[in-house]
Amino acid sequence: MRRRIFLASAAGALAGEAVVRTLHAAQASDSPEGRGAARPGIALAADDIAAFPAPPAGFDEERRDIARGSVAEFSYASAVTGTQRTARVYLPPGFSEKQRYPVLYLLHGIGGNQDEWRGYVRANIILDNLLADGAMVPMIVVMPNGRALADDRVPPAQKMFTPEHIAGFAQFERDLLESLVPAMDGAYPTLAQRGKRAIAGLSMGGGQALNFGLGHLDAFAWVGGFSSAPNTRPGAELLPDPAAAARRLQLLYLSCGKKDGLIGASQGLHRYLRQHGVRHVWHVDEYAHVRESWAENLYHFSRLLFR
Ligand code: FER
Repeated sequence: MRRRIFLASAAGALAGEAVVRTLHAAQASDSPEGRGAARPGIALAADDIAAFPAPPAGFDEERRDIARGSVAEFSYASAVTGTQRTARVYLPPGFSEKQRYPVLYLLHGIGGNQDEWRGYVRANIILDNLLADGAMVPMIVVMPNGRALADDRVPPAQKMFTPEHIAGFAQFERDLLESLVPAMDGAYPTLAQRGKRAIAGLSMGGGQALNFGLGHLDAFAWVGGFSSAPNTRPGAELLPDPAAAARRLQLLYLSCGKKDGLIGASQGLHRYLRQHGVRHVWHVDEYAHVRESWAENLYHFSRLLFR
């Protein structure tokens, strides 16, 4: 069976269109079918099942009759790259400087940038709809560029999996903790404490969210990985003291599609957590590595945050 990884192009995300393309050129060295397919085949266990029913129809479609949040551009100085870097910031409808808000950091995939969650997954529409229904806590959502390189543009397909490009995603750990979070807390009325800070991401960003969130439970109490990529560290490395981590976590949320060739990373972590009695959400949906899974998981995850 052919399985491929599709990535949103930044141009498509910017245009608000779901432009997808394959990465065959970058993956040719692994196998004719691409990197995702070079992983062992998908084997599902009895507990690899959905934790939630599907969201209601239209959950990610614009509604005309509701108040909308806004998406601002935020520029911050990065101590890692030495450059000014750009993040998108979603502010909920009715946002007021006189209030303080919890914050979700939302990270994109290997072919995305700060516009992927908004343009490709329509995160702001999903959040507007949830807020209109009173189904989530109002929060600020930061969508950074998770590629901490001086040149953080989406590279051409043949450079997508180079060590330099992958390293940019790892280097974002310091950029996030030392530059972006303090800059956000300085510029916006955030609740600047671990219990009011969440991190989640899709694919490469899912691996980042798990690595950085679980690696810094002093900074984050709510952590989510959607379709997390093989950059996800093994459970024993992420949670060497599972009981201590479990006490600090407000929410650990893992999801993946049962047709996603990358599911092994999430299954491995889920099984480690189960074995060590660490409470978590494990949501396996029907999808491959596609935006529908990320849209639905943002919906499910956001409803649980900061409760
Ligand atoms: C890999 C396959 C996929 C990998 C990363 C990805 C780091 C990321 C995919 C995405 O973000 O969509 O082997 O290695």
